Amino acid sequence: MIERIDALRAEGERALSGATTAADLEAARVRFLGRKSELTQILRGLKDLDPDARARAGASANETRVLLETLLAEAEARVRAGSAPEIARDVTLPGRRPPVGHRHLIQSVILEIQQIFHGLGFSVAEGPDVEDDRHSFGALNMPVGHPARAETDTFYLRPDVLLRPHTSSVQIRVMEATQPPVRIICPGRAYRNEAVDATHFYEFHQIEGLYVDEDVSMADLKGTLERFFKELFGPKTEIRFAPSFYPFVEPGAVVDVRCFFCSGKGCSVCGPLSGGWLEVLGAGMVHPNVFRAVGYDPRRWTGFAFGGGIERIAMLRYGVPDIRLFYESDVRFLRQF
Ligand code: FA5
Repeated sequence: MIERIDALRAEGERALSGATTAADLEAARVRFLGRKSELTQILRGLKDLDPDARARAGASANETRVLLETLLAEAEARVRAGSAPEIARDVTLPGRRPPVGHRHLIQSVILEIQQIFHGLGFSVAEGPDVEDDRHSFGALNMPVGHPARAETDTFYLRPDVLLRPHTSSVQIRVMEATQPPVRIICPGRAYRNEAVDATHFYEFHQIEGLYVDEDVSMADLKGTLERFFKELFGPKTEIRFAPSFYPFVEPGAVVDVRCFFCSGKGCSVCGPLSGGWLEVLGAGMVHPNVFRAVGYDPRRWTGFAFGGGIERIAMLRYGVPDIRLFYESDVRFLRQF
């Protein structure tokens, strides 16, 4: 019987490894492993043998069955792989395009702004989002206890460590690290504990500008910003300067852009009481105390600075009626830009 089992094993191995089609395989399976196959009959008849012969024949027959089952599985996989390409590789089918993301609108607007200021001779500076008291307030002429600190409801991480409430901190970092003349812009995030509405969010982007040289005047500031807004929004853009107070500039101003949504009637974007103007920027001539704080001689150096909200600029540029849309990550909104 052992010889017969050996012979079946050799025949089965040959048949299975030589099979090239599903039909060959099925025939080999039925012949060597099927319910009526000789091997199955031998296995069934083991119980009638005497114990000694049963042990030897049983071991050999079971080994053969396991081997042939393994070969069958391998042969099935081989035949499947061999026949699959005809079905799967239809070169005439159009390819499946993987989804591709793109720049967020805020980043595109930042790049656009950078390009305009690059043309005006400004380079880009960066500073940390997590700041200390000196760079956010102290060196900006807001010593401890100054009432202007309360105007921005700041997120504190520790008493001296905070999320910067404006990008003006980068002015200080740049002036500490370089000597005049300075001509930089700094785009970046700012954080304030704000009541959220159509134009206010607790996390937003600002673009800071700083120009320090001899004989810089308010006329340079106005000319630069007018040029910037006309480049960004088109030559018909209307802007206005209104006096305002920021401790780090003197004189200070807010810059408003005529609201594109309501053309001056007042709406949810510019506010019903705004008269149709949307505040986008704070600006002014750098305060002598700021120069002193960074070791610049205020008798020699003069400069202007400005800080604007990028979301508000993007809202006007692209007709976005609510700042919250930028942060909801809804691709139906984002993929429009
Ligand atoms: C400042 O942050 C000053 N650092 C700007 C400045 C720089 C003035 C240099 C003078 C010289 P203000 O708090 O007004 O100023 O904010 C500036 C701009 O940031 C606003 O005009 C507005 O466009 C934007 N902004 C302020 N708060 C928010 C907010 N919660 N959500 C969206 N944009 C905001």
